[in-house]
Amino acid sequence: MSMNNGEIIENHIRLESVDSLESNSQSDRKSLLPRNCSFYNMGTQSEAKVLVIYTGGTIGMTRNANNVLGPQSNVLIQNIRKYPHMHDEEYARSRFGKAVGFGPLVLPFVQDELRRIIYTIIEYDPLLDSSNMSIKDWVQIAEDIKESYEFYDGFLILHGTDTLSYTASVLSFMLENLGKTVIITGSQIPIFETRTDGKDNFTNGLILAGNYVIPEVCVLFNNKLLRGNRTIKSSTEDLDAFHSPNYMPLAKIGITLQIDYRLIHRPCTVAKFQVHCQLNENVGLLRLFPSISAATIRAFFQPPMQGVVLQTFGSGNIPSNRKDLIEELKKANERGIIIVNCTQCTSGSVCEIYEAGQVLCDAGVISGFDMTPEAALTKLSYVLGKDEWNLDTKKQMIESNLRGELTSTQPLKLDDFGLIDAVARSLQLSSPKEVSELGETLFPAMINSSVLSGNTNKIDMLKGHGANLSMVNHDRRTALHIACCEGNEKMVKHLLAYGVSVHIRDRHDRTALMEAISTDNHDIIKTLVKCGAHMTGSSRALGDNLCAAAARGQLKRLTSYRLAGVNLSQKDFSGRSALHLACLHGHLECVQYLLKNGIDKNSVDHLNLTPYDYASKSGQIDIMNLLIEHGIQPSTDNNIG
Ligand code: ASN
Repeated sequence: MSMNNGEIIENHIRLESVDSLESNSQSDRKSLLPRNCSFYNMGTQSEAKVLVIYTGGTIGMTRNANNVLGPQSNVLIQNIRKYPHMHDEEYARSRFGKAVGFGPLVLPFVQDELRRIIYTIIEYDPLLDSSNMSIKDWVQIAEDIKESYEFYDGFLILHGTDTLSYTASVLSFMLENLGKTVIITGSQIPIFETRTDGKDNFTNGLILAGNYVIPEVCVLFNNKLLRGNRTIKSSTEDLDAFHSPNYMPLAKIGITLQIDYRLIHRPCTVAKFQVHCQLNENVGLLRLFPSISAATIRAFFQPPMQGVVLQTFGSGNIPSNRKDLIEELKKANERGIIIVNCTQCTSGSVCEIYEAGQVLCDAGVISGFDMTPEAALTKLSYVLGKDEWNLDTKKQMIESNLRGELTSTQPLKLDDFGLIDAVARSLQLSSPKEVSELGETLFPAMINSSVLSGNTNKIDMLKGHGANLSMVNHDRRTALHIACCEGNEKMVKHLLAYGVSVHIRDRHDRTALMEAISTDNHDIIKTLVKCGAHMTGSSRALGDNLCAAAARGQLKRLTSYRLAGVNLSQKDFSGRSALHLACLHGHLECVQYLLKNGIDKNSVDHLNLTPYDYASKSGQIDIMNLLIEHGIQPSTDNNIG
């Protein structure tokens, strides 16, 4: 598996048939992984893009002559194309105009979902049974998400179930300031078999990853969406193979999708998405048992060991009458090894209620609270990989809740739906469904009015009453959209500090960043970009907008686009750049600005005309001189005067 940066994704694409590989050029191959955003909103229904990273696992396995399951390359994608419940060939053909058997896949229409899901599968080589996965594979997945982060709405990872909880846990740490949905799924029965659970896991994963912003690494299995770093594989046989014993499911999938937004962990820092790929391998899991010898402990803690998850009895106890064991742990701690105390029980937390637990604390062992062993181990690997943190900070981080992986204190008591309950009572609504519908109607309206009045205290109050501040109104607009339209920077920062998503697109596919651009509020644009916001939508449409701004001499608007990360050389449908239009309409300041910001001075439009030609034809002498100063060689028939 190549780790060559920049080439990563292409290296992983396994084309769907040898024929297509041979008959397509390199550029066709690359088109398998669309790199621009021109997918959105092209048909009558708007679209969402999901990148599927297929690493292996039972979901795509086939049986050999001895009925033994193993991964086989080039089989999954080919077959999915033939499944009408997973791929709408007609839509794909009319939309992408590709020959049958090539191009992105399209999920058939799903009732009640806003966007049509367009998905691309990249297949790893080799495909792995998850028992064969290692740190190198975790890094590969993280890097692939990083490479394609801005080009997709969400990510679905197809993975074997055996070590899936480890991968989900480690990715939750590696993907820092995650703002998009990442879902890991697999199956107990291959997708090619009649009784498969893979089909539902796959399609539900696509729908959730494409249509909902749940900025977490989640595990989807058997109609439940679980926080990844809270999961354990609990059964080798049941289709209900994963549980998250210490945390409620984030969503349940029945006739409808029920997402409990209040349970979702949101990064509350104004920082961009990034991945941390340096993981420390010198970590281990040690499960205590009665009569374990001091020699075993000593051997386990030998160099190069740097971090150990100690799985203790009950609520975090070891035999307090075993001075030899305690002595070994103390020595290991003094040598700088981080020891994290986690319980052997499936559910519940460690806590110092017994003398047998207190001794561990005295020996320098730190609490893992209710972390799963998978989460604790991968967190150690992540934290120990942070060279910029000293030992004390690393220990502090292990005991802190970084990605919702542990509960160290009583969860903040929300006043539940107290406010909504009161209104419901006065309206004589009683069924839970009616009350929750009332919440869905009232909260967005109340949040919006607080944003409009600029009242951050009211926002705090609503949050306290259990409102989800990322909630969308009927037009799918969030409070952040409104705050950006209002140009209220303080409110924007306040909402971002509550983890309100910058990636939600409204009914017309507009993000909060687009609203900030349309009011040319540069400070807000900068804040949103710092928080990971980026432009989405058709690049040609962006070119149109840039040209329109240049034609009107809107320097502020051009600046807004630049601050939002837009390439100012982007062309419109006629191949013209903003520089062509600024030259044509004689906006000297805009021309100066565009030249200063590296716009392509020599680009030609569909009529083969350069910006200089435009200036010349409309007699813009000053601009022609300026272009010449910038090294433009006028052609003979376009001389000044
Ligand atoms: N052995 C398989 C794996 O982890 C199990 C599965 O996917 N159900 O790859």
